[in-house]
Amino acid sequence: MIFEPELETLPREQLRDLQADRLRALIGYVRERVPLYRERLADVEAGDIASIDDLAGLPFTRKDDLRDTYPFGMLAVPREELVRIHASSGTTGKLTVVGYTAADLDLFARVNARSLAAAGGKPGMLLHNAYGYGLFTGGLGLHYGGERLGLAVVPVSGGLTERQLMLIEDFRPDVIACTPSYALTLAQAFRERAVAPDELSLRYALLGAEPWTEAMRSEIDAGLGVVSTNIYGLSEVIGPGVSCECMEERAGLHVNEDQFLPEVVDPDSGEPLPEGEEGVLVFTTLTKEALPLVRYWTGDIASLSSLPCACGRTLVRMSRIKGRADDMLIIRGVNVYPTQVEATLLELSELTPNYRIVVSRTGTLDHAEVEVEVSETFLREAGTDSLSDELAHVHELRGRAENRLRDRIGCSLQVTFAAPGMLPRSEGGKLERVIDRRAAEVNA
Ligand code: DLL
Repeated sequence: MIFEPELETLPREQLRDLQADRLRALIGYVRERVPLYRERLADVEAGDIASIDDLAGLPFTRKDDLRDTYPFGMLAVPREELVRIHASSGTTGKLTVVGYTAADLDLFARVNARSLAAAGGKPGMLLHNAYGYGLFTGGLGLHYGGERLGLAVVPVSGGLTERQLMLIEDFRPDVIACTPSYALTLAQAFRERAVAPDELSLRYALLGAEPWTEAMRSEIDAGLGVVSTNIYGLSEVIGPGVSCECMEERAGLHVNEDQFLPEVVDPDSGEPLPEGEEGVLVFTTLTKEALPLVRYWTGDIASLSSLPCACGRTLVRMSRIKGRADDMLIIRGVNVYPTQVEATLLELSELTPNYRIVVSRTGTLDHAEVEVEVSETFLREAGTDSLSDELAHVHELRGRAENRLRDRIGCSLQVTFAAPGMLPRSEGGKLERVIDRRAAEVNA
């Protein structure tokens, strides 16, 4: 089902015209209302924008701009006009603060209703919403999106896994929304309690807020008995609902580009890249009132495709996020994203999606170790609980995993095994996959 067909299936030529009109209005709006843009866009007149291609000449907005004007310096409306504030915690401590007017919240609900509809949701269904409620945008974003589409929302939030299992069994929801790592935690918890996927009422899952892979999708779909789709977003742009896959193809996420204009640019030069090429995603918010952003540098790596889609939406699709430019590890000169490690590990049936990467540095050399849990079947068939490398089958599996990683990624990563249940699980939110000991070692 398509929630707003008049916009989601607009012929692309018309969409471009709409975007150009909105972009012109945006430039006038931010120049008038936001000191930072008044200064940066001093020589750009709204009338200079003939089409969205003219965006390419404008400067980027970065997370630091929001931090430097913390908390409210980039708002385009008086604080009194805000009706909601969210914030996301970055890696460096200070929060990134985002504000919404009533019209922004309406848009937030609409794009999440679009996403839920694309993912299989229909009016009358029950949504188990296990994204965190609070400053994080996930909980309230999907909450109001669900209500807008006409679903009954169970606002369970993240965590308290036992209670989540009980509510899923008792309330019998059709749809679940949570991070992919938490979906896996729930699937594993049901398996431990011998609840089979086909006994669960769940049919659809709307998963995002962190990078994940197709291999992880297969595990979750099988483990919960769902069709899962990928939803993307970031607080600065609005929260969840910037883009979402459709269940018809589940191949790329339709960007709500009538509202959030996407570009992909070269990570080093900032030059726009042609369709299909991978680079940094940049968004311009076209209609937001409280925190309009021109060319916001997300740091997320993806590509765009405007090929037609079976669902009928004309909205451009972005690829799965490969990772954040800041999460990219450079191991002996080779660029490595955690998602590449995940996809490779899951090619081996003896291994599970419970893994983490520990990076350290000796001198100037980065060293990465992949810790991964083996499957219960592997342990059972081995007939021992030991994961000692002296055991032939453990030694053989390690060799196979390390070779596979070297073939796929192009550099050597050391693999160590953990028994099922030994590595940290998502307890409701985003799961930290990379433990970076480098900074600590430099400071030590
Ligand atoms: O994570 C918003 C959200 C909530 C998205 C619920 C989807 C579902 P932030 O906390 O500001 O907002 O984090 C944004 O998370 O720049 C990406 O690096 C990452 N991210 C979000 N969705 C995906 C996804 C929310 N589907 C940052 N795949 C973004 C990969 C994602 N990474």
